[in-house]
Amino acid sequence: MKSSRRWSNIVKPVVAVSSLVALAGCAKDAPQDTWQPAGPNAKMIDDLQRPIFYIAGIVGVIVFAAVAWAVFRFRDRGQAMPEQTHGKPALEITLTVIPVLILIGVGIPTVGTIFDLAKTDDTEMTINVTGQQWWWEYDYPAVGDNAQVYGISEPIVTSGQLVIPEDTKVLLRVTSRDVIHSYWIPKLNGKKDSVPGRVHLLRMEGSEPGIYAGQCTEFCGLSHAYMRMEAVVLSKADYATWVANQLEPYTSPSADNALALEGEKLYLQQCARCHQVNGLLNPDGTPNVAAPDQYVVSGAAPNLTNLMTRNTFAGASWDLLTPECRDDVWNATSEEFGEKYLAGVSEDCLNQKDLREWLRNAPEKKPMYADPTKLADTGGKYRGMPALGLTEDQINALVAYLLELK
Ligand code: HEC
Ligand SMILES: [Cu+2]
Repeated sequence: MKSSRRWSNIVKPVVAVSSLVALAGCAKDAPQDTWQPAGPNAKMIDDLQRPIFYIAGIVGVIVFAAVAWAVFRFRDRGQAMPEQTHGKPALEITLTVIPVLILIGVGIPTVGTIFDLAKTDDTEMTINVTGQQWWWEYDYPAVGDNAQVYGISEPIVTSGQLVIPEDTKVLLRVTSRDVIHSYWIPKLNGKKDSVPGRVHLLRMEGSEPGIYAGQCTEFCGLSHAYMRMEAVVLSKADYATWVANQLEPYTSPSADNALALEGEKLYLQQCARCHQVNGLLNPDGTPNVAAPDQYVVSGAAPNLTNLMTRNTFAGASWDLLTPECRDDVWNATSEEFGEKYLAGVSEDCLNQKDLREWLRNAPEKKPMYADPTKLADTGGKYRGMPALGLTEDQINALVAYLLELK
């Protein structure tokens, strides 16, 4: 009995230390690692957190060692009560001055970094970022440098993936349509709360083409865990291609794609009241305009105009690409990345499984109500995407149609 306890005393710390080492190893290619900055803003934060981490670590080790020493050195061996004293000015002053000096040493660079990060007068383009339960909308306004330098001659509205040009200081204007969310792409910058009725500014910049993952970091209700986002950094040339593609006028599926044409009809009946597809016409030839404000609590639904040019959906929580095709994009070198990302989602690469499950019953995949019978509480408006009771034939046609949105 005694020896087995002694063994567990040795084994436990060994297990604890080796799991820590193993965890540290995992972090090597963790997609949301603040210790691996991929842009100047995140680098500024990293340059600050490293010295502070080491200082705090050294202080921590000294404190633990002092406590351990006191515990063993003065443990009860039946010795007489020591002499009772009160006050020791020299020690007290020393132990006040040292922490004050450390805090000043930490405080000066911290305040400097906060001010540097808050600078937004040097930004080169603007994107509006709006959070709602439980996805992010990106709207690229066709004004100023957006239009003149980056060719955004019409507003572009997307969701899930923020797309920005490399080495460009992008001003994000962050807000919310319902509750407080928080925008965070750890490899590119710190967090910024998205608050209804307010616009918070956040400067984003990526130094290398690639995809950078993030997630909403302010608890925002039932599906908070499914509110993710990705920032895509493209070379300037690839960015121009991306913009031009987003602005290309809509064309209906060609006559030889009967299934997709049927899907377009179904889309107009079932989906177009919530989702905008720019350029889509009603059967009477008038432009179709979605009215999500009448059907959805947050007042918005993702714009699907170029759905297949992004490779995630529903709050970036599921991939539009199959795992192999996704790996191909995520693991691409920064030279190859742009071409692979711009290829979008082809029929062969489409993750049919998750998209079909979504169309079959979205709230089952991503819970929208704690109690779905409470629709009356929201005045008949849906929270998120409803289950539409589609048949498998209808889903086939809709998937064929969605594949055309690129
Ligand atoms: C009542 C409004 C409403 C209707 C009708 C509706 N949707 Fe949705 N849909 C939403 C909302 C809201 C979301 C965002 C849900 C989320 O990510 O949490 C969404 C998300 C999606 C997405 C993911 C888009 C992205 O970029 O993340 C797709 C694809 C989609 N819907 C397709 C459809 C199709 C196809 C139909 C018709 C069969 C349809 N929806 C009908 C409200 C609606
Ligand atoms: Cu959120």
